[in-house]
Amino acid sequence: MKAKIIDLIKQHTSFEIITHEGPDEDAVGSSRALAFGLLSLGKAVRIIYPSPIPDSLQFTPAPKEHRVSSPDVSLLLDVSDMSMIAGVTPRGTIVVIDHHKTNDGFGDLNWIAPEKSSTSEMIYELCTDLNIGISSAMATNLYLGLFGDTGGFVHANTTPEVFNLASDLARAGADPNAIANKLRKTRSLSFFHLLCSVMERLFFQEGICAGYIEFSDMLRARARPEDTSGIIDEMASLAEAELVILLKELDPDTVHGSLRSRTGKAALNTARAFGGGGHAMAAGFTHRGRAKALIQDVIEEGGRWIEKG
Ligand SMILES: [Mn+2]
Repeated sequence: MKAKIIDLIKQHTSFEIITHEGPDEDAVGSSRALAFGLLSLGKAVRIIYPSPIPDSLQFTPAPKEHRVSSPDVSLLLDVSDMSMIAGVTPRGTIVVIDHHKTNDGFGDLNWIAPEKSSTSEMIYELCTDLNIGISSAMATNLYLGLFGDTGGFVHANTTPEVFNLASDLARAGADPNAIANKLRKTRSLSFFHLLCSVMERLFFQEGICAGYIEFSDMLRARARPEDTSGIIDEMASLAEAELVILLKELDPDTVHGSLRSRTGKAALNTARAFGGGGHAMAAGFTHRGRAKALIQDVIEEGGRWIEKG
């Protein structure tokens, strides 16, 4: 399917790149890198983000985009289903390039490769096959995506190919230390205030580590929703934690549950019991109500799934 996409790109002149809402490192990195690549071929390109790029991911070089009034081709990157581009309607031939296992191929042309670490890894391959030289701006963006989706080269998708690619990108001008610093040394003071609230009431028993953030904690810490990200990672670094549960009240009557399990499917199965979903070892759900009232139920449900392994 990749060969057909390459032919399509060669045959057309105007493109829209669309990625998922709440764009993460891979979404931003793959989109910007492909835009640079297409611009180098003399194509007209515009990127559409269904919701804004977080400030923390604005540091990589951004391509100079065009006004594209009616694109020949829409390239959907890192988008596993149409609900992830809420409010955006792709135009022209729809091409899907993605690495999510759950992607059922909803485009006119689909290149779905779950064995790839990231969409950025796929874009590198696509650009190389198009004989596009990898500029330093492209390398920086692709490295951003690779680092993001492998959790800084620690997740299970950190394959030998990932290290080969990281090496190629570093040679092409990506600065691993600068990018890691930009992504990792970004905590706000609000994050630490929230972390204190969670730690004060931390629950730990039989492999389950659980905590919650109340809306009043958010107000007291003057926290934005993004200030909560990373708290679950701190909890998951506890040596004995088999399953980690974090409930967050981002508004007064809605609880967002995040779950992580070390092995097996405890995270996914627990999330499903509350109407959510995700990956086997990282999942989530949204629930009406209060965190304090819900936490014991989630712990009990999680305990059932840990026992089953
Ligand atoms: Mn991705």
